Amino acid sequence: MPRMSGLKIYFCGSMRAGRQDVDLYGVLVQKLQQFGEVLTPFVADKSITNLGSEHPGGEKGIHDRDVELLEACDVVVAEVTQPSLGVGYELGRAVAMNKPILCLYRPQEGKLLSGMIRGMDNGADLRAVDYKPEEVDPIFQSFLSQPCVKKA
Ligand code: 6IA
Repeated sequence: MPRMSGLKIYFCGSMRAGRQDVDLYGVLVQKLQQFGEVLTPFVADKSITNLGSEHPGGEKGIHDRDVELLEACDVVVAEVTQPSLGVGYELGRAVAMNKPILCLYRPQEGKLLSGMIRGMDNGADLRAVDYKPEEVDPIFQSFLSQPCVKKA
């Protein structure tokens, strides 16, 4: 797979909303690192639990640093299966910043993805796609190689 050096990727995943998918976040972050730099590797850090995600700068430190990283990124990739207020907030801010966004959702019986995330999909630079983890490589390949995503 060709490495697109210099692409800054902001990866979002649930932290305080529940860490049940942290292993999957690790797999996704590792794959994304083949395309560029993941600015948020802490999302996939297994040692950070939902109740143990303190930051020396407090909650404001978390918020302000993440918004700075969001501003610095070229693209946002979010695993949205486990609903998270923080991820939803990041996605709203990222849309307002005109960042290209790829949301990944694993369909589950008895559950539906938020209409605000599903309805964000415009078929181009804002996508919300159903996927299976074993099928994610071509999804990354096709989304991250679009002209709107490539680093300016
Ligand atoms: O509402 P949630 O906590 O589930 O929100 C998760 C999202 O918010 C993730 O995509 C992160 O980017 C961001 N986030 C939440 N908590 C933190 C955090 N805690 N640090 C950075 N981003 C966070 C401090 C961890 C520290 C020990 C490195």
